[in-house]
Amino acid sequence: MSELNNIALKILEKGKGILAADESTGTMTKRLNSVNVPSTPENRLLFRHSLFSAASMTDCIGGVILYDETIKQDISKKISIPELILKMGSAPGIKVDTGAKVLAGSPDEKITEGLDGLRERLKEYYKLGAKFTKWRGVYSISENYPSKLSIQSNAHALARYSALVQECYMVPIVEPEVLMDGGHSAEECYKKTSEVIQKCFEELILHKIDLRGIILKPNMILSGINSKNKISNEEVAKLTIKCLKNSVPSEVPGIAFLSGGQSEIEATENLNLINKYNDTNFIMSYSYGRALQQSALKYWSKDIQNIEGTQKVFNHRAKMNTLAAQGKWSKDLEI
Ligand code: 5MM
Repeated sequence: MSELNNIALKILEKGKGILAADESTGTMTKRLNSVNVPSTPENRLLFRHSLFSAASMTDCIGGVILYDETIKQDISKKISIPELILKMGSAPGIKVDTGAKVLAGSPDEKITEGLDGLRERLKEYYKLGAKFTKWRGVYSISENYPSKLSIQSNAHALARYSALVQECYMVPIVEPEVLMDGGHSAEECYKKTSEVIQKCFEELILHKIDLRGIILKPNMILSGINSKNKISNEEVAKLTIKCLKNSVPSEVPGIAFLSGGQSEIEATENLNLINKYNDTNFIMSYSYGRALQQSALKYWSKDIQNIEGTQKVFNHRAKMNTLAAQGKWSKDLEI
């Protein structure tokens, strides 16, 4: 078994999932402003430090995706953030894309940038302790979108990124996110997501990626946020599995979903049903940002020194999702 495969399997072992704490400073500022906390480097660190030292880091969180600012922060003279995460029994990871920019040739769409100088940045992150990385391509659905140009160019970038990451002994998380925004149907989401994922694997294979050493981070198959025809959670789970079964090569060890704007409970419930119906060999777990942090952030903002209380809220969410990643969650476990 390859070393990269071992890392991927360890991150997702026993129902463990990934905490996506890689909000760029702009996004984190929006999150903190929404709960009336000033966005300073100290406050960003205080909140994240409280999550990264919570008990669920040992039992539920197999990996944490960090942002450049955080991976370089220390919690004391002797311990850096990646060291703390390792000490808790989890793996530090890093977002390495530099964001989604306007796609020349199709200005209503986005292309993710960050390939220039990536090989050198990866070496630095590896030295800081990163075991895995993340790159997110974004696609929106409307009548003519995502275009072939956006599907092709984002897949190409994800593949070039993955090749550089594996060359540097880390596991790339490949995140093609088909956004929930819009009034499209779940069938439309199914069709476009399948097209996007299939193109990603076509490019990953062309770029000679070891598929046993990646983690796929896709969206679930959902109807658009403004759609009048919502489908049931059972249908979400079944369509999501069908899409992945038809589009993801069997060598891929694990799939860790993004929450994409679902509520915390919805993201947990859908993951639970996916695991109940999962008839594939893929591990199906979570790599949630908002759906793991929302309640904890709200609680913390009332008294930012109340670390214990904040950790309790976070531990609960992490535990619920780890149960869901094993198909063992039920609504009555929620408090
Ligand atoms: C944590 O948010 C990440 C995006 O941050 P920026 O937009 O600030 O760069 C994002 O990539 C995240 O990792 C995934 O979208 C999953 O997060 P959600 O909240 O959708 O689970």
